[in-house]
Amino acid sequence: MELVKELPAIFDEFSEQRKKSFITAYEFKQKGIPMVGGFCTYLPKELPMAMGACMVGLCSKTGETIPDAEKDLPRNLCPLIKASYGFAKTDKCPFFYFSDLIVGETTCDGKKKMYEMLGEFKNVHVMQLPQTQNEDGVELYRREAIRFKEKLEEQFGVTITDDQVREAIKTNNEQRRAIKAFYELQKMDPPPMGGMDIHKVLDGVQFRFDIPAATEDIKALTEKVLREYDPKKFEGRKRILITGSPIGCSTEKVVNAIEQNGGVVVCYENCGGARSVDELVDENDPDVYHALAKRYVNIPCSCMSPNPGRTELMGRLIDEYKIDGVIEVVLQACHTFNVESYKIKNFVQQEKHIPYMYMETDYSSTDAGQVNTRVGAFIEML
Ligand code: BJ8
Repeated sequence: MELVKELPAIFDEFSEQRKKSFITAYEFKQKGIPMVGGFCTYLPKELPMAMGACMVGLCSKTGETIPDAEKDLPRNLCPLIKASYGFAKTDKCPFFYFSDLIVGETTCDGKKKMYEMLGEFKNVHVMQLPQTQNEDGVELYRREAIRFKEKLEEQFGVTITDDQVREAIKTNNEQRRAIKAFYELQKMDPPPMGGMDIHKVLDGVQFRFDIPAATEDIKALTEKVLREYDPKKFEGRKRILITGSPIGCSTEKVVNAIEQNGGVVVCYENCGGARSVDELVDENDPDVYHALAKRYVNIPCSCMSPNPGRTELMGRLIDEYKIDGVIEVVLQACHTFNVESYKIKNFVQQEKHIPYMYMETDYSSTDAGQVNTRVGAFIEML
């Protein structure tokens, strides 16, 4: 990636990465490099990487194939689940087509049941995840990580050694540190970037298969943003934290509404942001599977019960990023985040004493006007 370009062009280049990576994925397939597709932040990507496989994200972020999915799935299901199933069914996403193995995980009920259906026409392995973050949960995750490793070994005829896993842990930790350092630039007041700039980079980097090269690009981009910092660009804007479900293509709709109405998104507490990279895997734990289990089980997703880590993380982010207001965006029919929003609202308003707004949306743009009006009114009263 050419970092001599202007910053907006570099941000766009990251966001175009997904499309570009279709060609890279094809080239990898031609060379016989295995491809493993996954959906969730709980998936230990270090394991496919340890055997030299290419790991791709299959969470579908546009609504294009939802009508096809609705022929098999209920209409009142989360759009992320419908879109993911739709892309697999229609083979419209090259990553589904190229994936030698698709890995699901038992997080929310809708996804669990969708994987059963997906397994009827794709090669699917499902990790049975714990629902609690205690020692039993860690032990279950550890066993499931080993079962996943054994599935990879069996399917691809390889042996995955602990040293290979350790190496993959280090490589991924290095990238997590770089991503964190990048988005932590938003702690500056005023922040150097807009919410879509951060989103383009965080989303695009997931489609860079050469992890060390992508990490170096992020580090260079961080330095460039710092060098070219213009405090006037977002001066006087209200600092907003977005939390809730992963919102895919709705990000633009929501971020634009915020930034056209006097706000600026400085932080994402969701799986496109802090939730997925906040913690590192312990590189010194002699048991690599225990190290993976400890880190992954701790991810504060609403599918965990209870889920105390989410308010702990959010409290820290609210303080560090000097947040003026929290906007929780929940995808339609995402019951876990929907129910948990009660706790989040109380935490934000009563413990952190800042305004909170809840909105439900889907992958369509039909509610863009309504989102804009509600967000405008919220920011005005901050
Ligand atoms: S770790 S947030 S990526 S489960 S599919 S829960 S939106 S109803 S995606 Fe997720 Fe892993 Fe958690 Fe992150 Fe709701 Fe839809 Fe379920 Fe969803």
